[in-house]
Amino acid sequence: MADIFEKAEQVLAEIAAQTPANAAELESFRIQYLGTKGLIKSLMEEMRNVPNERKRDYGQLMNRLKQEAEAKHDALKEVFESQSQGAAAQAIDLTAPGEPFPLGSRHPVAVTMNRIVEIFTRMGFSVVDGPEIEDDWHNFTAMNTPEDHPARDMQDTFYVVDAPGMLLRTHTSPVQARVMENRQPPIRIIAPGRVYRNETISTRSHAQFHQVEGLYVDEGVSFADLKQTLLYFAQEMFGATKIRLRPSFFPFTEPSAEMDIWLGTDTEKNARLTKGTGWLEILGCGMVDPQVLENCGIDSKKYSGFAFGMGIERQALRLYEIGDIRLLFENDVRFLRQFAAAM
Ligand code: 2NL
Repeated sequence: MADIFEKAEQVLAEIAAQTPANAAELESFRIQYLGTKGLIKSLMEEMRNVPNERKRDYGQLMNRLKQEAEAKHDALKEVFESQSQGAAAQAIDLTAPGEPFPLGSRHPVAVTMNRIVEIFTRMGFSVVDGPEIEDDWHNFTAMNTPEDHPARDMQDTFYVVDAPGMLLRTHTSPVQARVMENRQPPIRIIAPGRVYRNETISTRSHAQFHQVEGLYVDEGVSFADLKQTLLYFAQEMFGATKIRLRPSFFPFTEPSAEMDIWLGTDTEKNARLTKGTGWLEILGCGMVDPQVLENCGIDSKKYSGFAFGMGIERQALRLYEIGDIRLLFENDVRFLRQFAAAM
């Protein structure tokens, strides 16, 4: 009978010596000693073999065992729980400084377009827009480019298969045609936007680009008005001191001209840009062809007007000295981030 007392004393010493180091080890400890199939339970079951006069002593020994194991378990449980709460608190460190928020920037094409638009709005032009999917009439026919006109080859575009006569606009002129159809002069508008060409010949050419067109129609609008307006624009946009108008051709204007700005050849950059001439081509312009006015419901005997158009990508490339137009369409943030200050 001494054995069973000895065994119980041994377990008591064992419990005192145990040092569970974490919640998992503590759980093993609990199962080993306090579990329903644990050591203490099996020692309790020995009670029936203890002689009556020693049952009381054995019972007290069992209580000590149970209390010792439970006290150890409960104390360590509290320690491990507060430790894991501490770890959770550390995972969200409320005193840590915030993550920096990356600033976006406008696309160089948007910056360039906005600058152009801003200069013309200062002169009293208002901004208009319209559909990118246009009909043949507004994009071509009203603009004096009937179906058999050779200019259509140069402005080949994408057609909507399921909607005959519908196409992606090749310029923003149709936006201005719609304004003329809907109201009478004075009309002073600027039409910025995305335009399309079917140019699948080369990877360097682009099917999509941006354009700004302008239109001024009123009584007595002359070529002198065109020249002064565009000179002011060249001064504001490029800091140019003079412009040059060279005769050209567009189906929708007569006479037509290309406008160059004077950059000179003083700097290496200007000499390179102007191919040694000092002059740089910027835009196309002209007096609105009377037939175009009539096509849009405006009396060409009473009114006259001038119009102009320019591609944005070309100006953006020059403004930011970008070497390849494809960079403007790839939207690689490593490239675009450079313009974060150009907002
Ligand atoms: C260019 C030249 C031009 C126009 C666009 C226009 C619009 C109407 C009537 C007459 Cl509603 N003309 N637009 C006129 C001359 C030139 O664009 O090189 N664009 C990229």
